[in-house]
Amino acid sequence: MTAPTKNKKLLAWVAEVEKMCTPDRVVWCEGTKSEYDRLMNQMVESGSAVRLNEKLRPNSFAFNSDPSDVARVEDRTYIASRTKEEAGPTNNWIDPVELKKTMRALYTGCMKGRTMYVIPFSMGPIGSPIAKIGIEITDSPYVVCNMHIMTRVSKKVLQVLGDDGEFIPCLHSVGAPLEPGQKDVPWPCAPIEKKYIAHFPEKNLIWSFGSGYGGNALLGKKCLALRIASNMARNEGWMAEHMLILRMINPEGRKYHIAAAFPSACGKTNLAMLQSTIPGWKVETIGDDIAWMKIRPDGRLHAINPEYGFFGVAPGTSKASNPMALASCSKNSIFTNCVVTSEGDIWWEDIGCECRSGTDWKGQPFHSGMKDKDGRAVKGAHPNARFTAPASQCPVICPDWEDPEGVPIDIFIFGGRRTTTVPLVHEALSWEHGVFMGATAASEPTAAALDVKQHLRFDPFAMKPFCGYNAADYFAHWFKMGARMDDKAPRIFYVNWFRKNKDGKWLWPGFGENSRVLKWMCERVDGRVEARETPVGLMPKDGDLDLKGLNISPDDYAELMKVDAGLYRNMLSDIADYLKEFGDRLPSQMTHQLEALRKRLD
Ligand code: OXD
Ligand code: MN
Repeated sequence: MTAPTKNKKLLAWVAEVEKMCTPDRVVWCEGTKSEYDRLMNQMVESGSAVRLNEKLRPNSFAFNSDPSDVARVEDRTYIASRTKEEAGPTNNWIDPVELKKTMRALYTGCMKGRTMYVIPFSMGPIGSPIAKIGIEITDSPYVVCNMHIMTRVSKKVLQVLGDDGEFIPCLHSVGAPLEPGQKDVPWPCAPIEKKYIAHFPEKNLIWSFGSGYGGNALLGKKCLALRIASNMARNEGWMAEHMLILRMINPEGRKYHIAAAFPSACGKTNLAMLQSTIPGWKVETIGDDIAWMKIRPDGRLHAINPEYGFFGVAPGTSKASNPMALASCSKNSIFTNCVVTSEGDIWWEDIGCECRSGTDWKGQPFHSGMKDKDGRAVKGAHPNARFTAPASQCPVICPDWEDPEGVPIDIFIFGGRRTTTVPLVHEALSWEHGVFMGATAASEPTAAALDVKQHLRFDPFAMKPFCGYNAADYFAHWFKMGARMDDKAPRIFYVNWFRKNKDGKWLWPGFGENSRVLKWMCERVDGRVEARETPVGLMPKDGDLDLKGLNISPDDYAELMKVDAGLYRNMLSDIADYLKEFGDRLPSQMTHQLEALRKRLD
């Protein structure tokens, strides 16, 4: 196939990879429907995909991964900057020369018997001043089809790139070469010790080997749009964040734009597609996972969603929890590690109905209520099972979601999954305090990463697995951005939807009811409501959080909003220990904020 570009850097890179990986053929992707259909047909024929019932789930396909390849692998993810200090204490580091040597050996001949696909894609609307071009080389047709949904894959990208334009090279291989005559497996991948998800920030380069799953393989997402982009953003004075973006509209039609950072699998997709329960207030979705933000000439921070689709956690998604996500994946979608029912539809735990009979994600017969030999409930879908769905199919997608200029952000929200200590909502006393809140955000672990074992982990700005450089320098970048925006900076809030009472019962109903908390934030931005000062920040005065129609007892509400100075004081030493890891690089504002909090708690 002749290359559809004259870009010298791109041609040289593709030739170099072809020589190293020795695929049987090279295919340049164009992002067309016929390309997608052809690859899907091939994968159905080879047995790696199942075509779902056209009437129930049109143009949709189910895949099961290898049981060893079900999530991002943080222990095998590397920031190979020149020095270990550049990567910082929150990242795994290997010297880039050594890592390249190791990986070159793995890449040598790794695409034998396979096709090498070259995927030109844009993160952000093609040609937007905030967008970036990436080129992913992969030997996985599953990755190509997912990239079609998650990014803008098109010939137009090569036109915008032109002969000399810059792009971010993203090399991916499943790491499973085929000998002549060898039959392929449905989900090829390499064993864990050969998996490497490597980033070379000084070269804006991504090398991924051995995994075909999600963020390990769809390199536009976590690798490019967060790890590499966060480093570019620091150098170029903008922000790449692990944030959903939504527009909230009040009954008078005033629009507020909110960007919120929660760790993986803590409800970003649910919040992004929230169905407001307050009459007259409405939410529209702009993005559910990543925000790229630049200060525009009006002095405000404008955000785009660099992605084109949703790669959402499936289990728990139901008509009750997130009807808009369900509608988004009602057709033209890919499902990974879900149950396929006997009718040819998909199913997962807490989807809102029973599965009478089907095949689980490991290919075994399954029905709801099944028990294993020890009497334990069997799960049909993997807890990190995913749907890949076009964002344009979301019924509440914002009409401006593809505005190349982005939307001006009014509010930042941080949070995590905390069953104790942290109240439903509090507001930062200042930008510096807000940065401290984001930098010390902590959460109980979820299923989105394979190898997180701690009970509670600090996950600064929900970026612990995604910041492509030293997190202390990243905090400094946040302080700097605030100073640049001055009084035009977004207001900062912290939420916790997950608090439980002593009997283990959730204190807050969450989901659509979270609109009540967002409404209070919008009213704070407009100066419509005052707040009461507590040691940890500003909280709603009695009666200001709209609870009309909500069945929550005064005792539960009091517990939900409780700030127990003792519990917070206990956390201070954990925070201090965690901040010590950053040594001299920690911005002095962080220590001042810690001391100020300590004083307020005394
Ligand atoms: C994701 C994640 O897939 O954060 O979005 O793990
Ligand atoms: Mn995410």
